[in-house]
Amino acid sequence: MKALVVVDIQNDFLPGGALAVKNGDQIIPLVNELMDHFDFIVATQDWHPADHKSFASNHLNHKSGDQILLDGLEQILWPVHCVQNTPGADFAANLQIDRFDKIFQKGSNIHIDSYSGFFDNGKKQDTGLFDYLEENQIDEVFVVGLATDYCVKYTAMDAQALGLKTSVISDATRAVNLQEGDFEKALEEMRNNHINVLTSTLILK
Ligand code: VGL
Ligand code: ZN
Repeated sequence: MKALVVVDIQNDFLPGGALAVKNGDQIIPLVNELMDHFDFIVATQDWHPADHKSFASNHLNHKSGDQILLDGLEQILWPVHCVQNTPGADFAANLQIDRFDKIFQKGSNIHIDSYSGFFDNGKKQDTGLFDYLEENQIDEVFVVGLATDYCVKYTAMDAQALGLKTSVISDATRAVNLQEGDFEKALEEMRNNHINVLTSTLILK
């Protein structure tokens, strides 16, 4: 059975948010429409404590965009975003969240970031998403949401590595694009990892 995996469509990733993804809001009507085509829908939610070490402001002499080593892992430092129980961490107001079967939160351990909906970046802890998909006989996932070059990519890569048939619906994602071309680069990386990159027309037809 197939599932739609809706990644991090939260206020802080929308225009005007703390870590705004350009045109991130444009995917929301499409994601709502795509939900009509899936019997099973799960969502991820970036969910950081205020003292999370992925925030530049929690380091001396660092700014957003800097790259550091955090517990031995490469870490890009971000603006404060998706702080637990703040409006920035809420799902987008026009996203049909009542249709989610289950929500998986990630990024709660201050010492490690968590781009993937399955594991933290060190693959030390899992969120329970894979077990939940298995319990529900899901063997194929379609990933949408924000952002293409971080959480969507890492979620799709882990899904594929875990043996799920994995597709990314590219027009239902938008990228942070810290570097120009990061959107295309992420899609290419996913294709090279046997992830099917398709557009929504194939699902909506
Ligand atoms: C994300 C950077 C930091 C994402 C989350 O959802 O892609 N990116 N936290
Ligand atoms: Zn985050």
